[in-house]
Amino acid sequence: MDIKIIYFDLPFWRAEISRLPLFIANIKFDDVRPSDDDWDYAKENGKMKDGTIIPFRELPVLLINGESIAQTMAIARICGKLGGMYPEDIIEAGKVDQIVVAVENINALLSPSMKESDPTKKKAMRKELTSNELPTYFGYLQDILSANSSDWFVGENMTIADLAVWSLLGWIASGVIDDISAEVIQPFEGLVKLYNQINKNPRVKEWKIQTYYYDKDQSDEYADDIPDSI
Ligand SMILES: N[C@@H](CCC(=O)N[C@@H](CS)C(=O)NCC(=O)O)C(=O)O
Repeated sequence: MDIKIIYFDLPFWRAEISRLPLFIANIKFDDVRPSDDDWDYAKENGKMKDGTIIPFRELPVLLINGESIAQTMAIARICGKLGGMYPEDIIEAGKVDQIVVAVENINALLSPSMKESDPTKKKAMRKELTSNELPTYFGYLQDILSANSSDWFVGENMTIADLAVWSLLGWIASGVIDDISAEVIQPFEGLVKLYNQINKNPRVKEWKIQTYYYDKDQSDEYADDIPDSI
């Protein structure tokens, strides 16, 4: 199978939930990280310079056996299935999907403050996020996690649901979002435990060494600051 995952040179959850299942399962794929110039071209033309279609002019995009697939969830399902990190059972699969979509919702909660240019308004939005919105969502996630009998969100093994939450928490804990830090995660012991446990996975560690720390002085805005434990 010929597989390319196209995403920016960042360890953002939208890409990590698809890159990691392939890497963990030793499935070869092309980890394409377009330059700004390449991305400007794709945004304007709806395709990369090599002709790869970018259907919604957003990333990630998966190119699999010559077919372009867009949208984080669609790509993650395929890569999760290939890597054995997405359940066959439809109910279990739905339980995985609800977590990934919750991560998407948390991402959407954070987005407006990213776009806010007035520093006072931005600070107020971040205060609301840390005191209300994020703890509320983290509480829901933790309740689901602790209702399962294993260390994972669904079933007995790590799935893309765990990876999505892990990657989102790493982004928040990196401190790259001004006025939001790991402190907002700390009260949620179950989520902290999940985060720390995934960081101890030998293949995850290997992936981080290969992709998080290799370009310290270049484009990467936050990878170096993602903590190994909270
Ligand atoms: N609905 C899309 C959203 C993807 C998205 O928001 N991608 C952002 C990066 S995280 C993007 O491509 N931004 C660059 C741009 O729009 O120019 C998905 O689920 O994948």
